Amino acid sequence: MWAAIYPLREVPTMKLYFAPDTCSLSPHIVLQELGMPYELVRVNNRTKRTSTGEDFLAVNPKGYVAALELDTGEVLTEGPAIVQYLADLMPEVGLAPAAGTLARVRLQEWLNFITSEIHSGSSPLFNRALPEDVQAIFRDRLFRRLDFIEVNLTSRDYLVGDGFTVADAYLFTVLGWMKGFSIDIGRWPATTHYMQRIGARASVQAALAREAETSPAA
Ligand SMILES: N[C@@H](CCC(=O)N[C@@H](CS)C(=O)NCC(=O)O)C(=O)O
Repeated sequence: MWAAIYPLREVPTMKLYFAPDTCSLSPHIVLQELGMPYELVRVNNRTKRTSTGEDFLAVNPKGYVAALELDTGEVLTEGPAIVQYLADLMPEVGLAPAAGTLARVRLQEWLNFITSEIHSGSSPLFNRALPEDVQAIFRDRLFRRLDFIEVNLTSRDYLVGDGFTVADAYLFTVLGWMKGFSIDIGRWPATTHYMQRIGARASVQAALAREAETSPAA
């Protein structure tokens, strides 16, 4: 009777638009951490079409992953917003401190740092058209940001509090790109251990495996 009056919150089935080796891995790890059902749709970032033949620009006019379609049909974009939305669906899992607390603002401080200083900060290194001396300027700047991360990870296992949060899912994702820029993360020992520790999580392994088995988009 009580269930009829107060039904348990229904777990929505969401659709995550992703591309392999990109920032969409971060919300994907979070979905795995939460143990929620979800559908994965692979996006071809070159053609802007999905593996199901959809025009991705109709889903996210900004044309980039990640995008999360809710069961209402609404689409959420911007990684830091998506992961916080997901964490708040199941606060008991503890992937983000409660909204309105200083700890939550600390989490947002990290998410903003990762998105602007590491994610966007490393974008020029993807640009093969940039001359080496210009790339060196961006690389140097990025190294100073990585030094800052190293100092923080020397005294703690996770970015915020005592446990894994959505900030760790995002940092793990963007630091995973460094090898592709010929940046040896071994130069930062605490960060190297952190990457090994986070990379060994079941959620990370499961997200990577699911992405690998998804067929390429057209
Ligand atoms: N501000 C966005 C940036 C997302 C982004 O950079 N996505 C990349 C992959 S990591 C992408 O899909 N790029 C394709 C494009 O811009 O055409 C966020 O934080 O979610």
